[in-house]
Amino acid sequence: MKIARILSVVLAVVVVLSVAGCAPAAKPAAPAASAAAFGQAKCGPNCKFADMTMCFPQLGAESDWRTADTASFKDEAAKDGFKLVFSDAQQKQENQISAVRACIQQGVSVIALPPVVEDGWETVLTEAKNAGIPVIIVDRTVSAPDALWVSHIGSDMELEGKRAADEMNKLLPNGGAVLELSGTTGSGAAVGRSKGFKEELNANIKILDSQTGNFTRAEAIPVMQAFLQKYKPGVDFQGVEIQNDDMGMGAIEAMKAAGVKPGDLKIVSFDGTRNGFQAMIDGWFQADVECNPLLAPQVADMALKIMNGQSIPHQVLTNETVYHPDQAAALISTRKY
Ligand code: GYE
Repeated sequence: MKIARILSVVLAVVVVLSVAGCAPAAKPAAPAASAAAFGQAKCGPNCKFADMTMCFPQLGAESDWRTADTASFKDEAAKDGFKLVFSDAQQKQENQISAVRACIQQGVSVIALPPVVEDGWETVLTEAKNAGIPVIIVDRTVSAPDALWVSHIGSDMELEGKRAADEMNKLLPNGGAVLELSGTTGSGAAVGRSKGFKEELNANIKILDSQTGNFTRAEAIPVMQAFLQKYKPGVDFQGVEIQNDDMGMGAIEAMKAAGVKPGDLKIVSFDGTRNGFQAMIDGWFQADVECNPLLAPQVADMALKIMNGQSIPHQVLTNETVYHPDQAAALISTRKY
């Protein structure tokens, strides 16, 4: 009896100590998460793709990047044999929130959410958590507490912004002024890229102005037109940072109409789409910072692990690079988007 009591005290101390020792570390060494905190899948621990219904409330169809991302999810579902509940929110957060709620109602296995903007997700993420449905944040980030989502798979947008600034620093070694054509206001992609770009830009390069083109070709045209009316290219500014290739296409259209020639301005864009590569071949872009939209294989694998109660990392960042005009002709035919 006595020995048993001593043993149980020792055991309790060991448990307390080991729990304390395993306390989740502060960011960035985020804790591994599992479905345990979100309720267990009914098929676990041997769930198959055939048991999975993945909700993918896509944020829109604003760019070639987005089209490739959507195709990645549809193709992966067909290949693996899981059910995909797809919707297109047309860049409106309220539509995405309604889509998430419909998926909760439906009792999907997992939600892969590409949030159009960072803020305003607490309520619906709490609803998903209370319903025991794990949420993987895909592509852009959310500002909601880490405990409301299992993992984030996507790009390091701030690093991309820094890479763009490194390019601009090399392109304007004697300094100057640049304009920024930014993405959707409040989106993780635009916020991160702008932050990284600003931080890394040499002190002798000024950001003259920054306006959003909402990541679309159509909305970038009037923004670039207004820039060109307000500031004289080559005199008031020497470069433009454009936060995706689609807006770059719109900007080129506006520049052509205003008589700007390829190479007159130093342009750094983002995504690395086929159109971006063509713009490098044509002399319009001097660099294209890669952003990979083909995220579905990783998301599907992670979703299955979550369903099976396996632990997964709290964040998975995509490996990316920067492309230059001298590589563009050789690589353009290999581009998948
Ligand atoms: O750069 C842009 C798209 O969130 C990383 O969204 C994504 C961005 C991408 O519309 O083309």
